[in-house]
Amino acid sequence: MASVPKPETASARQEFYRRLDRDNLAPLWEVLHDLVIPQPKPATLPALWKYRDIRPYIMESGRLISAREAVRRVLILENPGLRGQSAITRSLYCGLQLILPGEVAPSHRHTQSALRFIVEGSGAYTAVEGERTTMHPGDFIITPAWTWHDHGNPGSEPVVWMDGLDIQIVALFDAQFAETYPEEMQPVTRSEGSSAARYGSNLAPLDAIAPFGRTSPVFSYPYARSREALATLAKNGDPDPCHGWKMRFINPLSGGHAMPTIGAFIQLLPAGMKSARCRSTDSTVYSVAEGTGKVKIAHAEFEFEPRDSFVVPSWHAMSVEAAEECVLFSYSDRPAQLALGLWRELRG
Ligand code: 1HN
Repeated sequence: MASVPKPETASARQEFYRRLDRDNLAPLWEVLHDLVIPQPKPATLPALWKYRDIRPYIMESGRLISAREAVRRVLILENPGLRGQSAITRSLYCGLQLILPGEVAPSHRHTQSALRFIVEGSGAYTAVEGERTTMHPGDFIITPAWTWHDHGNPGSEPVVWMDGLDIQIVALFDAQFAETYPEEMQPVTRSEGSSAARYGSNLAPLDAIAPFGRTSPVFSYPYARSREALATLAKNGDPDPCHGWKMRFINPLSGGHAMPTIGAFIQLLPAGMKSARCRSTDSTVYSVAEGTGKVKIAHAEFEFEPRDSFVVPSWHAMSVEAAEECVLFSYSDRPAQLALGLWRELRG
């Protein structure tokens, strides 16, 4: 901060600033200390949403508006430090979407990328560019940027999933585009499992052009397979002291993160594990797939159980005490930060 000036200097400066202001100018030296800070000081707050408490609201929304009318019937998880911004972190959006039996959420496309993590119920589908995939709890599903997508529930139970989108990243660059499909549902042009066969079976077509650009061509990562991988890892070697057994979802064509802007992860912590504190610059959103425990986020502490959601802000030390064996899904803007050379982690 600048030293305290003499009164005549101070008033001369204020008068100078008023003239600058009229010409859309501002003195850097008055704000420099807020622009360049020694470490992140996010407005984002640690928070946890107990599914037990918010499920009644989700089901109530199902009685008040149809998926068709809403286009997407979602309750946004708004970070308490960022209210009114439709944001769970400064860069990412999170919501819980409900689709009831018999409903359709109409087809559209946009430049924002979306991920789905299925929280409750089975039998709904999401369709991406002519292919449907059926949802089951724990599945991780991608809607790549600028792909036609719609959802439907031909099953018999309500289905709820977490939506993660890079809304605030795309807004930062003023690069938002969107279109509505001329019909409610896009035609199905490929059978279910087609993209998994072509790209998700340790095989790729010889002329493997990336159909979704930098986003994985595998758009559904079933929980059964991720869970089995975690179980096998846990039988072979020690857990990482910070993360347990933690894996990232990949784009098999590149080996990189499954999406260019959002990284998605799944981790297993054995029963009784008390993880070491760890912090990173990517504020991270979690959905509890299995197990109960306690998460410490800087000075905040929350108990969690399956289907709860919580958020860890940038550079907040996080640790977990797993009362039972826990499986946590998470997502963050890590690939974007890595691409820009910004990502940092500090263990311990
Ligand atoms: C969207 O298209 C979906 O397709 C979900 O399910 C949530 C939030 C903001 C903007 C677009 C979906 C969304 C969204």
